[in-house]
Amino acid sequence: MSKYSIKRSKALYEQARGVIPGGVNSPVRAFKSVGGDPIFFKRAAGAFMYDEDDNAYIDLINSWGPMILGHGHAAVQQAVQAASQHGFSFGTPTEIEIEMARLVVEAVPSMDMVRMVNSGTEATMSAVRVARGYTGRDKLIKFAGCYHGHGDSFLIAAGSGAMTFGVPNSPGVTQGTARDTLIAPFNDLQAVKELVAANEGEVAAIILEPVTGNMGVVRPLPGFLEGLRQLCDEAGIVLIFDEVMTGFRLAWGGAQELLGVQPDMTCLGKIIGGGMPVGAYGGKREIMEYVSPQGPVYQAGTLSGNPIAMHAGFATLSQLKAEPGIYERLEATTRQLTAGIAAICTENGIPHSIGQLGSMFTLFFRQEQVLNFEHASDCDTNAFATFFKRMLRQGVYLPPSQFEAVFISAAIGPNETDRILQACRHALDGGL
Ligand code: HOZ
Repeated sequence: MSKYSIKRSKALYEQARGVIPGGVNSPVRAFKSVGGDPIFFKRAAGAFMYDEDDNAYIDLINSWGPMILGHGHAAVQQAVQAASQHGFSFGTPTEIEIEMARLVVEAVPSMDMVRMVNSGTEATMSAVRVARGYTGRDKLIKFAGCYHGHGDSFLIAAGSGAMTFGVPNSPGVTQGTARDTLIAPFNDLQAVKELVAANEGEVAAIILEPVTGNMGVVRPLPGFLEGLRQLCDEAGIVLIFDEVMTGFRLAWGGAQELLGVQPDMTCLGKIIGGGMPVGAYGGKREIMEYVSPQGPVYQAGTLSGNPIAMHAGFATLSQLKAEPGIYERLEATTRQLTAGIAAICTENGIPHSIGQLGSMFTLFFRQEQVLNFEHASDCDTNAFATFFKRMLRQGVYLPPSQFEAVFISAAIGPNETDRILQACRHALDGGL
């Protein structure tokens, strides 16, 4: 076996740092919380990614979720190639946008109408603006450790990279914006009730990841989502589910289908672009009719509904719809991995707990179950960093932060599962 080297990645990182802040276009990629230099990749196929030094890795981030079918799926590749023959962007309406919108509202019954944008961040920012326009109220309730992209209102007690780098409240967010964002602990319905009561008639929306991925995978406790639904109904608040990660991943109809609670608005991204930059927000007709040009709430985008991105997303969704049992298979693979990893941790006396639902999971280095931001913050991040580096050396690419989720793709089969568990056994042998 040839010696593991990342010489070319190191050289590229050096160059990148001169012209790109921190050398990366999204902070978590820089490996700051796990140590070492980021790896630069040049290609991916199926379950694998290949770096600039020709090392192969089993991909456990799958572009942070979108590549649910694995890399370079034939149907998606064909759709993109065919669409690109006809032009890249028109800035006009196209038929594929209608087909895409129909497929999304068919899959997610709480959405009567949907607007395509270019990222999850745009989707959440726009959804909150619409909720404010619709209710005529300013305040927003979000949950500590939930991450909804980098819109100003959301960078208060934010998860994901903000949590990874210890800046959950970003400089640059005005005090006025911060004042309008109220924070509650995830899974604490009573705290939300108290916030709503203390701000009576002022709260426009409650936004949350129904199953979090951005402080690691944390499931809602029984009754939490149902309680929020009831509270929003009673207080005239718009309930927004950020399903950018969970939409079309946990089930065809997302977390809301799996958990049986319907929001007023839903934000989507990742999988609906099939690997292209796409986001979407939608919901009840009476709310979405507030969106310009039908209504007064402005939101626009030159590349929104881009034909190549729509074709990539449509092909991905069509594939998911056409493949019976795909979600069950994804979950079975995930459970096989989590059961194996938990057993290896136990054998080696490593304190751990696992958050998992469908094909998303996080191995937390904390013995007690993680239910909220405070618990997630209590994890042993040094142990995670060691685990991450050992797995990387053995060709398994994990998310480079304790506060993120593993995303399993359909391309990960029994061989890859065995290889991941074998790498895990080596990485955890004798403890961390
Ligand atoms: N914030 C993304 C995951 N929660 C990471 C995006 C990226 O670095 O590509």
